Order: sequence, then structure tokens, then C-alpha cells
Amino acid sequence: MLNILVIGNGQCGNRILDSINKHAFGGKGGKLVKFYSKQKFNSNVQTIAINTAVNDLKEMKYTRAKDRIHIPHLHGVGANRTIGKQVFEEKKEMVMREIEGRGNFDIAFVITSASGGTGSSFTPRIIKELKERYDYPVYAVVVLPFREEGTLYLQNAAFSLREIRESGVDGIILSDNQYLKNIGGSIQEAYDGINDMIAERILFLVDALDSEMMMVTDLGDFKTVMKGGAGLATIGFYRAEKDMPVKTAIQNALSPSGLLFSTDIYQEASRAMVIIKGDQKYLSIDDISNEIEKLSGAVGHVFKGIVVRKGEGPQVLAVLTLESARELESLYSIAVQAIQHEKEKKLRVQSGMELDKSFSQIEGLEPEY
Ligand SMILES: Nc1nc2c(ncn2[C@@H]2O[C@H](COP(=O)(O)OP(=O)(O)OP(=O)(O)O)[C@@H](O)[C@H]2O)c(=O)[nH]1
Ligand SMILES: [Mg+2]
Repeated sequence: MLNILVIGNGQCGNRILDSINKHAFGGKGGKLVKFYSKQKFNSNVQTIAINTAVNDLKEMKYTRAKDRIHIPHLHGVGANRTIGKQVFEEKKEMVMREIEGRGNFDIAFVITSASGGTGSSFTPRIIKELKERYDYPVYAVVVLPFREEGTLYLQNAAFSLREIRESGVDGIILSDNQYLKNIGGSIQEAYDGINDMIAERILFLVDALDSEMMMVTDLGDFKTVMKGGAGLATIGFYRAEKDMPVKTAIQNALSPSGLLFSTDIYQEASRAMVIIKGDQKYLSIDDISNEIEKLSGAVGHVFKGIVVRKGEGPQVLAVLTLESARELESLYSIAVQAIQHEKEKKLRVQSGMELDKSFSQIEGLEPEY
């Protein structure tokens, strides 16, 4: 049995964590013995949601009250990462005590948006503390912003990703709102859809790593995959109809519509782990092996795992580490423009003294009544 810690920071992290709890409960809130309740998961999964905004924490539906940690600071830090860092430093011991109280773990995931204030400034610091205090691997799950969300979010994303990378993290799993935005109608529907996609993938991974497999991949293999490449990864997933050949399901999980982040895996992937789950009658070992060989031909090393689940159609999860990420380069060039834009605006305000010119007009005057 694996002991797994999942932390969700800031609004985006909280919501994805809540979706994880929703799926783990089988969609019903409020059960105390989650994860064990339906024998759905073998693992001991501990979830902790952290936020400065109490409203974000209250909004969660499936996460136990004792798993929600409020760090009081007004209503969030308003996308200001400098304030976020200060608040974390002041409350660091409180946060770390809460984590310490949950026992020891085999693996941890820390989920956040890259672009807000709270989650993106807490995450690199929490990871750094975890890595200094414990010796289990820690992976960040980082959500990139819509590109049109504004200059502050873009610059936050650029700096927070660098800090997360430098925190001692064992790997960063990327998910991109911009890439996934066509999912739903309204923003909220798009968020919910994206959050469910991320939650489903993380739970599949956790479940597979802790299941008896016909063909084995384990935590050791996952660590090896995540060590490959430039410390960046993404996850593909596909749930097939029962009559779909397993090789098509594998191809779909690896195709652009299966991935959380825009990448051409045949150009950019460095290592992979592909796990296939379902009823034995859908899992032709020859077809699976052929498909995986094609992938390893392009990518390098690919671990494969097979989990037999009676009555379930084929489902495929692919963890892919990347040695380069063209999409990130373009995000950074937009972020540089955003920083420049903010800088120029600030200078204009400081040097232009438009307001001072107005004030000078009433210099020496008093109101007359
Ligand atoms: N996928 C997804 N993205 C979200 C969600 N909520 C917010 N975001 C994205 O997250 C970014 C904003 O970060 P938040 O997580 O809201 O910020 P925060 O960490 O709470 O920080 P402050 O509110 O500034 O204190 C934007 O890029 C949003 O598009 C969500 O539920 N799902
Ligand atoms: Mg917030």
C-alpha cells in the first residue's frame, strides 16, 4: 500500500483537489472513510487544500473540513506573488506542522496554477520545505493560464515556473488551460472539465501504481520516467468504448486530444510510461506491445503496465517527460512582453506625473463656500 500526499494550493489547486476527492468518493460527498469506502483505492491518500482566501476553501464540496487550511490574508493576495511569499514565510511552520501530522509518505503531488498569487508563491516554498525535511519524491502539477488573461498572470507564470523548477522538485507535470480551453461552454464549465481531466489522470496513476499488475510498472519506474528530460512532463489519457481496439485507445491517449499540454511527443518526449487498464478480453498483449514498440522507437525508453479490471473497457494513461517544450518558449516570450508592458506603464505613471500637473493647478487656492 502506498502512502500518497496530495496538496492543492490556491483556488485552482483547491478545485482540482476537490475534483480528486469527488472522483475518489465516487461522486458522493461526505463519506469519512474515503478511498477505502468502496475499495476503490488501495492507497492511503491524504489531501490538503491550502489557501489565503477562505471563500475558495468554502467553495469545495468533497474535501473534508479538516483537510482545508486557511492562511488568513484578506481575500487572497490578488495575484501578488511578493505578498504571497511573505505570507507563506510568516505561516510556514503552521503549514508544515499540518503536513507533518499526516505521517510519512511514499510520494507527494502539489497542485497549483502558475499564474495566481497564493498557489504559485506557496508551491515552490512548500516543495522546498518538503524536500529538505523528507526523502520522498515530490511532483508539481502546474496549470498554465489562458494567454489572454492579462499581464500579471503571464508574468507570474514565468517566474513561478522557474521557482518551482529550482525548488528541488522531482518533476513538473504541465497542464495548460489555453490548450484545453475548448472543452466547455462557460469558463466555469471549462474549469470543471479541465479539473476533472487532471483529477482523473492523477487518480488513475495512483491506482495503477498501487495495483497488482499483469505487466508491472511501479513507483520506481515512475520516478525513472520523471527523471528523464528537462524535468517537465505531461499526461495523456483515453477511455475507450468497449469495442475499440486497444491499439486505437493507446494512439488516442498519445494524440493531441489526449494530452494536457501542447507538445509533439515524437519530437519532444524523452521517456514515457504507458499503463493500460481494463478487462482482459480487450487487452491483446501483442497489439499493446506493437504499439508501445512504435512509441519507444521514437521516444527512447517506454515502461508499460497492464492492470486487469473485470468488466471495464480499455483505458490508457501515458506519462511523458519532455526534453524540450516549444509551447513554453512561446509562453515565455509573451510573458516578457507582459513584463515590459507593466514596466513601461509604471514608468509613465511615475515620470509623467499627470496627476501632479492637475494638482498644481489648485496650488495656493482654497475652496470657496
Ligand atoms: N484549470 C483551472 N484553472 C483555474 C481554476 N481556477 C483558477 N484557474 C486559473 O488559475 C489562475 C489564477 O490563479 P488562482 O489559482 O485563482 O490564484 P490563487 O492561487 O488563488 O491566488 P490569489 O487569488 O491571487 O490569492 C488563472 O490562470 C485561472 O485561469 C480552476 O478551477 N481550474
Ligand atoms: Mg484566490
